[in-house]
Amino acid sequence: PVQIEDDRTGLSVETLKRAFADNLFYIQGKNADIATLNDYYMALAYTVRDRLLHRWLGTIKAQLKPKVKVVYYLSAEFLMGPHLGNNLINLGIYDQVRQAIQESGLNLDELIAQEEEPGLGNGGLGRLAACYLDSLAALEIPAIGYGLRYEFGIFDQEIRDGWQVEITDKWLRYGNPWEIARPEATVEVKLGGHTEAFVDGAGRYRVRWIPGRTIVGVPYDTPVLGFKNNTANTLRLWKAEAPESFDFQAFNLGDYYGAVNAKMYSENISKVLYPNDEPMQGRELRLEQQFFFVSCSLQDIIRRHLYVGGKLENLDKNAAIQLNDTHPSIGIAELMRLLVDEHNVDWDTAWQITQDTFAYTNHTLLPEALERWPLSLFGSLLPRHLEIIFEINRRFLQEVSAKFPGDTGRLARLSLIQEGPEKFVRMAHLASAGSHAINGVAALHSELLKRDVLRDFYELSPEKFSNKTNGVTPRRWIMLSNPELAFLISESIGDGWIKNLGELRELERFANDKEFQSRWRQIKLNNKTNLTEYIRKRTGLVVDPHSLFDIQVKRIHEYKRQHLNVLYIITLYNRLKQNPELEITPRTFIFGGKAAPGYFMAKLIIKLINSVAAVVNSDPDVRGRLKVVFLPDYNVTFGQRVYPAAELSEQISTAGKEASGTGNMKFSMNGALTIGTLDGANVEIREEAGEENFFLFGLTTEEVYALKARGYNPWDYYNGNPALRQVIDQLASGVFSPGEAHLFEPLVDHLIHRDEYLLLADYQSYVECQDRVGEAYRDQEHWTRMSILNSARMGKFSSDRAIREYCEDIWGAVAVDVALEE
Ligand code: 26V
Repeated sequence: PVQIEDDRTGLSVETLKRAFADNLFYIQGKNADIATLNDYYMALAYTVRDRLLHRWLGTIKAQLKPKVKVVYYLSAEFLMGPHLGNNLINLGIYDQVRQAIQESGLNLDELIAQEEEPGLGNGGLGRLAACYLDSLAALEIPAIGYGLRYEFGIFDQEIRDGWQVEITDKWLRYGNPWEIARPEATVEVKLGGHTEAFVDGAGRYRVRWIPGRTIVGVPYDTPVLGFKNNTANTLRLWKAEAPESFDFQAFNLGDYYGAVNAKMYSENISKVLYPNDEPMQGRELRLEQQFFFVSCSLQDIIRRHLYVGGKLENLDKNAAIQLNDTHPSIGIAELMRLLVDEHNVDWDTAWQITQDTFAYTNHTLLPEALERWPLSLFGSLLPRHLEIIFEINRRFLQEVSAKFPGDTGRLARLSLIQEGPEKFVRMAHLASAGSHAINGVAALHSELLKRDVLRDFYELSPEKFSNKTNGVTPRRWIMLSNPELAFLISESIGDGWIKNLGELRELERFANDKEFQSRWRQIKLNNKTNLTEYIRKRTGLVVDPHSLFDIQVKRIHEYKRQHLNVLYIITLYNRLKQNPELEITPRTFIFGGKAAPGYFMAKLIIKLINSVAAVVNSDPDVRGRLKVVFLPDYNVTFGQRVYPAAELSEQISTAGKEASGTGNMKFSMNGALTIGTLDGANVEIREEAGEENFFLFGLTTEEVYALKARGYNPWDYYNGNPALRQVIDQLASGVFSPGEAHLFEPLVDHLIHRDEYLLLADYQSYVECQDRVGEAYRDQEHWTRMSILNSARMGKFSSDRAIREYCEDIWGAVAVDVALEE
């Protein structure tokens, strides 16, 4: 009999072509005469989605069972990046699909490039959540990611006259083929109003919350595929809508437009992603967002638990809820409310369940970044939760008193409430008190947490604390973004590294192999050439792919010190101007990153980079030796182009300020060497790579503390260093801002008078280190050897390793086999 493959599942090139044409016609409603590139992308996306559905349904069936423990990852951000290419990799059908598309007269790369990436995150924290979902699925761990379906994600960045301009991110404009709405699983969320005490039928004292308004949450599900296995976990994002109950309509009788207005107000909740690095003012809507998605998710979790016949007392046996920073930490109070008020569980039992279920990851030490909500705002939005927090606090402080009698200072420091003229709820304290596990995201960061921000919590419950060094997924960050390198690696050591990144160590034996070295170099050159073409298209600048590609891409922030990098660029420029014959290693400095819209200094740093670029790039005296590029709109898609093309990775934050960093890992895996401080995960990267393969500079965390304690005066550095002084004077006098002499005054003022992030203190060390980099690059053979060894030793930084540690030490979650649905 003739075998005919099913059009929805078949994987032969012929079937894929037929399915693709079919979806173009029946889903997009187009034929080849009128189809746009986007229509073709959509048709392909649906073709791929068809092929993952039986995995997805099989996974749901396998995981919705009584004895299965599910990881619930609560995060205000998921920076997933484009799905199409990644899904092709994880399904293992990249090559067949490429051929099918080619035989259909199209180009797969162009279709992949059509996808508008879901930018539902700011940076590291959101991207980490995405890498963790990838690894959870790769390891077949039952997991659901819960978050918000922002209608507008992180803004698109344009550069006009050197300044950042923000453009609305309308990512849903052309529809989203990767999500499926599940309106049947809608839940209600209450806000505002007041509370009342009453005595229930059993004579028990209870509290009733009479809310002021109701919002409904509609879940939208996106599958998250494991690498070449049958697992397809779910990312469930909540969209806020207005309820349209009978009451609601009656209430608004005769006021149709008033009702529509209320509807628009409700829908605001999931409208837009907030920058996480903007100083927090009374952002009521942000607290509403946090409570909204957390309440939806907890109701969903409880519903799932009861559905499989679980008892609430055993919630922690079926559920591990991870708080990605404090953004979802209101969940502690909400779970208490659901258990005590709605499910009639007694307080002590409820508190035990809550603590056993929740765990908290801290992602920053910056004091200004710790979330606190004014009591007044909190109480008006969540009156019942505020009462619950007071009660948690009362009992908590009682325990503290018992352990440290008479220590009132400690009580004040530990309290969930910050006292003072204006009182605040401290969300990190709520998260710490309500969780059984607390972790930092790199070894150094976890140590500093214990010593600094959460010191009192550590002294109270040291057993809660652990470190979980971040990781990134090698599927997206090597295979998908650097296919040539992936091919070379697999050809040399087999393809086991994709699931077990530790195997990269086997590359060490090729480090001295001339033939391997030259292929390694050639791949880097190809990637640089690709980036060169992209730079030309986006900015019009022509750069030399044979120059050293020195790259800093990350959010723009003073603590990340993009402007330290600029100080070195100007130093080099000055040297070349003073000595036109000077031989230096030709370099291309590439920057990318967004500034929070309200962060003036960060925006000024972008302007600074572009201003220096304008002077340097147009100066014939330095032509062929120095180029500076700011690439607009840095995002996941652009990251996939940039990491593979980098030779030097800039990780130059003030020691003690960058919790981990994850870009540092992506660069390193793809063969870039790091210039960096002993900060965040840099410490561990250097430890793994070997100190001889890492360009280290700058003060250590201890030295930073000591210097500040003894009284840091940036003036001394300015006065004592002629090269530095020249650079600062040039900035102050308008050399890089012709016609606007005072443009960079705020930056210069801050540097010479305060210099909170110690740029001047680290300047000389950075310059000398950069000079060593330039020297080292001249010996290409040696550089390549370092590059190979460096990549070979990055196995630790796979998110698979990180997720295994979370599973074993915090979640108690194990793999569940998935059988495919027929
Ligand atoms: C928030 C704020 C708010 C106030 C102004 C300053 C500021 C600066 C940063 C933030 C973000 C805090 C949370 C965050 O995104 N942390 C990042 O998490 C990554 C994943 O663990 C980690 O690699 C980065 O080092 C860390 O900055």
